Amino acid sequence: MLITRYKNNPILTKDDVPYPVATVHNAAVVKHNGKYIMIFRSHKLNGRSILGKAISNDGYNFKADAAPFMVPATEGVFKEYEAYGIEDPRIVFLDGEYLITYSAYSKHGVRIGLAKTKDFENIERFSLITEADYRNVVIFPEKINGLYVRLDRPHSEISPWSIWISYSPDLKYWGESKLIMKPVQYHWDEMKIGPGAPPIKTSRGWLNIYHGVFPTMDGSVYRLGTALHDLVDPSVIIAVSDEWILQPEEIYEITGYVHNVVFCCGAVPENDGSVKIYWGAADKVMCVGTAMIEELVDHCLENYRSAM
Ligand code: BMA
Repeated sequence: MLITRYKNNPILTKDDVPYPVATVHNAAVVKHNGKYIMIFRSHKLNGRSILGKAISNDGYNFKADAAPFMVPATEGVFKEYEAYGIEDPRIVFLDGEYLITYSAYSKHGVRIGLAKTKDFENIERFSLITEADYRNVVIFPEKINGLYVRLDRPHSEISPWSIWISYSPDLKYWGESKLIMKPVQYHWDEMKIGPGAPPIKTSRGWLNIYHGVFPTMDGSVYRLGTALHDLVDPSVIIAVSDEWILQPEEIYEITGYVHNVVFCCGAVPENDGSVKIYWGAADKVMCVGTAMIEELVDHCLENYRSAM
């Protein structure tokens, strides 16, 4: 098995949150000053989402803050575009600060907001970095060829939702966008795919943990897979693993707020070559598992399908 589920999953649920929420899921996790910081999504009891924060010494036992970390903006340009809630954060550390990308929902659709923080106390909303409709924006943790790079997932009416790449000189203006990876028909990810955790640098390429969706008579199933991107030109995909690396199997993944979902927004590489992979289970609780990074890369290279 590539991913070993932590024995005490789920690691964070609504019962651990001191304010009223219906769910705790789809969280970003980073290491900051030796502690693990989790920024998680919660549905409020009106069905709209906010972001909370929890802290841990070991990456497994988290304690949630007394109050939410980010709620929809009440002023400025963000107010209009976050009115229906903020969801599914991803975080990278770059140039001395943490960049948080999140989905901003409103009557105009879903856009991606970029906020910055140095300490997870003071947050500055920087810019809305897409128009509608985009979700799942992950920024690479370093500039490549002098530019910031992101993977993103625009919605489309005529093509299955796919992974694109875009570049920016300043994090504000993005362009040179290019489609790089598509779902494969009658494959576990045939309906849509989207970036999951921010890419992890390895000697053999950038490891991209993504999610794929398969439609069934009983609704959609969300699973996780991997792709490997060229280190110098990440628009080049070296391989996409033919098999998923994680699927809903445990009871808390099969039933919840939305059944049959494992959804990843964050992974923390460790010095011993392992990675802690975090996933929201059934859109209701947070889970973690561990894998060896080189084994994930081997798995991707051993048996792969085409990127398109
Ligand atoms: C997607 C998003 C995710 C969610 C998933 C499964 O479209 O809404 O936030 O985890 O569906 O419900």
